[in-house]
Amino acid sequence: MTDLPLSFTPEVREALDAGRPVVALESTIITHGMPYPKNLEMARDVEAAIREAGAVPATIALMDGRIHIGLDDAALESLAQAQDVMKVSRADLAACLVTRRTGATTVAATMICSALAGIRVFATGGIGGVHRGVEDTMDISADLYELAATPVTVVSAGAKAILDLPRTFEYLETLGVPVIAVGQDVIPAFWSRDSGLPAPLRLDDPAQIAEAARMRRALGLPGGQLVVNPIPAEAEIPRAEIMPVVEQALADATAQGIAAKAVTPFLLDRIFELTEGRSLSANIALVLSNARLAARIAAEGA
Ligand code: PSU
Ligand code: MN
Repeated sequence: MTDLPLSFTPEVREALDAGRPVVALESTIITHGMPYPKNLEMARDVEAAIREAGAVPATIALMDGRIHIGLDDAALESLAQAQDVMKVSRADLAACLVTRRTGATTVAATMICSALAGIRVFATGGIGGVHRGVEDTMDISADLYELAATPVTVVSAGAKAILDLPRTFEYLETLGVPVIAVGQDVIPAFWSRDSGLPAPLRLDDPAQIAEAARMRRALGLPGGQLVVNPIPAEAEIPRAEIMPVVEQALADATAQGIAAKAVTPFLLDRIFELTEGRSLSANIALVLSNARLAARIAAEGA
């Protein structure tokens, strides 16, 4: 048996040993989701927001053949500036480790690493999902299957509005993943508060979300929970404003033949350009809000 290749920062190790709340954070959002230096600023601010809320942040990335659970500031900074970082999902995890490449973890890979480390709550921006045009491309994010398999509560602002949202949430239902809205009866749509889709479940109290995670374990149900937390009202880009931009970015992606793992980063970058940065400010605001909620859920013992 190979020993688990996990390396913890002392802060995260001590918090886990003492049973204090810990919130996992992904790294693909840093390397492939936002431009430098805003990505670094976001990563630091999100960690600070989790600390302020009384939990310990654990940003997860792969370096030198190890899964790093928690990154110190120097590691965060070098990751934020690194080129050629591998975007690591479930399929890529082992190969990235044995080749000792630097890898940024997606939602799927971050869930796997969190579960291995004993962390039960994870905050991100928006999960991957079923892409538009799936009938031609079969492009469905591995994030959906991971939610069905791995016992971590993922706090998101929904799925990114570049996706086919109705199909994404239908598919989560098929997979038996609880989709839990907070504070409203509709599923949010990342940059916007309302996707137009009714939320399958609603729990406004972080204590109940944590209790539901414990209940799933007690019932022997595998998999996680997807919490969908609407972007703060003051930061939202209403759906009527963002959707024409999304259409334009999708048309550009098709025209340029963008495929596979490159699709999501391309679209986020194009939407950033088309909105002159407003999509990025919104993205940062929603991640911060998700981090604060995740800290409260972790504090309730998810
Ligand atoms: N949330 C963000 N920005 C991002 C992501 C999430 O606000 O860039 C990343 C996550 O890592 C997610 C990935 O897992 O986008 C989805 O990629 P794909 O569609 O290729 O599965
Ligand atoms: Mn994909």
